Amino acid sequence: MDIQVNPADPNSIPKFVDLLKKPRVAKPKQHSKDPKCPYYEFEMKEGKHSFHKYFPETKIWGYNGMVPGPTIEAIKDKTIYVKYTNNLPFKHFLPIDYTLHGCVDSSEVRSVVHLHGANVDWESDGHPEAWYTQKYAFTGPNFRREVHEYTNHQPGTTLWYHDHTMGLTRLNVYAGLAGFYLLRDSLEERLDLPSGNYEMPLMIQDKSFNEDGSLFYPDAPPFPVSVHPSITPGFVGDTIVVNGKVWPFMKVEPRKYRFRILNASNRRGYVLSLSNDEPMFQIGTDGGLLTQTTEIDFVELLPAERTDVIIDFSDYKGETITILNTDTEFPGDHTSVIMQFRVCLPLRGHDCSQIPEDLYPEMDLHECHAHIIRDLTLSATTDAYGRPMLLLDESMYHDPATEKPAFDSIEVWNLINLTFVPHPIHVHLVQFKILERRPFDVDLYQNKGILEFTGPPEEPRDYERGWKDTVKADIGMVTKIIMHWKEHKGNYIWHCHFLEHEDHDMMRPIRIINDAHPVQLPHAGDM
Ligand SMILES: [Cu+2]
Repeated sequence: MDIQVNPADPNSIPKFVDLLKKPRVAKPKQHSKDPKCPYYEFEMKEGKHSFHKYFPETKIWGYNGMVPGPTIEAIKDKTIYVKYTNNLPFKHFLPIDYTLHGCVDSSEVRSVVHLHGANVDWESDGHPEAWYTQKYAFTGPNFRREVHEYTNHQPGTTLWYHDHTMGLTRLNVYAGLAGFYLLRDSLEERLDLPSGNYEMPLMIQDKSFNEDGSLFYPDAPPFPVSVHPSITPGFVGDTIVVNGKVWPFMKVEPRKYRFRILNASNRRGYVLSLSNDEPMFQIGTDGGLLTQTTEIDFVELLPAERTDVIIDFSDYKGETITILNTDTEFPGDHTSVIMQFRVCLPLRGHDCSQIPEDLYPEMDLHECHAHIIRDLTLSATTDAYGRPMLLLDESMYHDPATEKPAFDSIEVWNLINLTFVPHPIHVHLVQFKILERRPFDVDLYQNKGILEFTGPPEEPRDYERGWKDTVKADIGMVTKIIMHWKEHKGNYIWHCHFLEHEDHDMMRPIRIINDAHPVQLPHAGDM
């Protein structure tokens, strides 16, 4: 076959020629101290990976050298231990910006692994300053332990583990350091959801490639800056990669399948729908199953958001269905398609799986029980080099902690977005509920500090009514979320999950402290 493929030119890349791969499930070893608990050892290392049938193999960094990393399967309330050793090269193959927090005078290749969405003690959370280099020769100020303890005290859901190193997260994740962590819950078994071969995690990322098939990542923004290499306001790729393959396809039977979809991109959001105009049946969000199945025509996922959906192919025997992306922030001819399903496999036995109406017991948090309400801004400024920089609460990462929830308190956070882009705000340790979004007068707030709403509150969208750990803080909106700090004390963080924003100070510490509940205070937004 005479195919001229230039990996740098998406026009030349044939779509749907690679079979979708299901990431391999990791096998535990026995823990020497506690033989009853599964123990995993992952090695972060350089590997070779084939992103596309017609690309040469190229360098990646992966857990056990794989992209995505091996899937960890854990069971609710059963503790597991994971040690992630850093055997990465000493020199990074992507452009480090040495002016960023954490990168000045530090060893070049640092790493630390965060289990995203997990209820975990802070020393195992993968704090950005808990980084370490090869053989733990150098460690960050918050490094405490080599082996992470995951107790899995939370409802079953789709979590993911990924790099979270101070100032390097965008590069390490882009290089390949991300994998799934599926937490299984016995309450799910009675639901007869599609399982086994009929359950598939989908990690969606956008990448760009150089002509030789290597990963492209820019070393400067598209405007002049005095720093080189320099961080950019956000990297978006020109190809779509699912489970490590560019625009793959999956052969399916005419029956129901469960897909756990994760946006693991640096900066790109997606609005996903099916080309046959059929709905998807959403059963879960970031934090676990919904109380009831919801039929959705599309779902928006910003970086780090997950959705758990059932797609029914039973009426589409012999047909081809594409997952479309209709997001308009970075429109592109090629990034408007994600992957393809070919309903070409014969049905192997009767499809006994269900799309249950009721899924999981209702658990809710009510604003009237909140102990404290915080007004927290998302704002734009410039850094010491004159580059645009985005901040939370008008503060840099290293400014003293201001979000210090009392243990066992319920808090409401008003995320007041004063910038011109949305931001996916991720809070470590907790799962929260979205209460509402409400438009407000941005100019009045910026000039006089007065929060005046300009319209009625909007309900959360139909695909985001469950437990969330990442929320879209919309432009010109106050996004109101509620959470209960009831599991651990210690040093955590909250941040924007656009990785270029996070690496450039759009991240703040959280300290959960032992104090008694603070007195509930009124605030301007309630007036
Ligand atoms: Cu952001």
